[in-house]
Amino acid sequence: MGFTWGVSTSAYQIEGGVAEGGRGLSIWDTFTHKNGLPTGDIACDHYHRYPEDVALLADLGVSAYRFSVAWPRIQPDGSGPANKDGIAFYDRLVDALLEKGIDPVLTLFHWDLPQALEDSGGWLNRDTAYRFAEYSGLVADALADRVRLWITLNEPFIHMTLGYATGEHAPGQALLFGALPAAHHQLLGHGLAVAELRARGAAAVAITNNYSPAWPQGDTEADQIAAATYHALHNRFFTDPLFGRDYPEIGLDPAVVHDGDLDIIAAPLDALGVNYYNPTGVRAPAGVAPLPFDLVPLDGYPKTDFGWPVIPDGLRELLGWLKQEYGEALPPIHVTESGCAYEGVDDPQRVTYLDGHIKAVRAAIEDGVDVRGYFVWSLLDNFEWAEGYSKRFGLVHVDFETQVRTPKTSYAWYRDLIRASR
Ligand code: IFM
Repeated sequence: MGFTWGVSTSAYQIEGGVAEGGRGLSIWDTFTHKNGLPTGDIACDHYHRYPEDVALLADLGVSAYRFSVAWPRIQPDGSGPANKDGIAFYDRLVDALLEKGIDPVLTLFHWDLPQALEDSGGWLNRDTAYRFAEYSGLVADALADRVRLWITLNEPFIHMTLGYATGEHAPGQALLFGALPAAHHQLLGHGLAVAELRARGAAAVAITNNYSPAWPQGDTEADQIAAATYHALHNRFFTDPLFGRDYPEIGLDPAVVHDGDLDIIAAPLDALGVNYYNPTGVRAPAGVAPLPFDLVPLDGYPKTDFGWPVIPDGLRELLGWLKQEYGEALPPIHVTESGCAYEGVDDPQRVTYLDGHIKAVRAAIEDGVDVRGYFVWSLLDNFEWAEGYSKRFGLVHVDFETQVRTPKTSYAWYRDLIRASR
């Protein structure tokens, strides 16, 4: 099989239709409405316009499309039998993709936890891992015959950090290192879900992590230690246990990890999803500080509209680190998100960004890393979480007043690249 060219989206960021088809409330509905923030109530209205979006995917020529299922569409209250209307939506989407020869790549959890589960503690509650496994089985009952790659979780580090440690994302808890149980319970849910997916004959199973090389910004030993600590938290904490190791020691209460949990989490995988945006600059904190590191800007690089530095070499470094660190245990990699926020339908900066990152993937492959796919984040401009609609990541511009979709310069560029590589 050749290299997979794809694009990625997620349910709450594009679907809208939040009160349709029997969907229950998610933590993002509650968080945005409660705080008077922009919401995903309508987003890209993909729930109604998915045929148009599938046509855009087909014209783009991607061989795979990564989307996520909204858990509250399947289990409006977070447990119990599958909601038929919820399943029917994804059933139609999957069939529409297959009709165009596009492989469905399905993420089961991209941060839209049913509110009912948050009311019982969310990912801080161990039971949520079991609820996630149950939900995964329901989705697989319906779609295992047609989905090519199953991704259990999207970026558990980001969900734990912004959702439970700093409170910038739903569910809005600011527990700092007290958030670590939310990491373990997500990973436990991942491992339990792998078993449910395997039992239903899933074609291939993966998890997607967000990775960021930690670059010390300072010459002192304390800066090196701070960077190593950040690396352990951001990168190793979510990868070591997948490949048979214990967690790095960064403050997780051992009582949270029950006997047998690490074996469940280390269930063999067919692929590892890697989301990369940029490295992180790290320094030792000055004086008494709540965290053992300070995150500092990386200067001297071009920046996206998000202020994120554009550093394609960081992706090559990261892929090389994964291979070197995990060796034979590492399954084939798919870069499941890579992209940037820029304004405008004519977006030469996005072309430069993607070109640089795709070259970095090629270089990593030449270095010997087994990378099988590259997915651009994102197909459409969409709801960018705490940033609302102000950051545009799409290959396709969306006018959020009219829902008119306009392919950007980068869409044509990616289409041509895919064609040329066939
Ligand atoms: O939009 C997000 C996505 O939901 C997860 N990965 C990073 C993207 C850009 O911030």
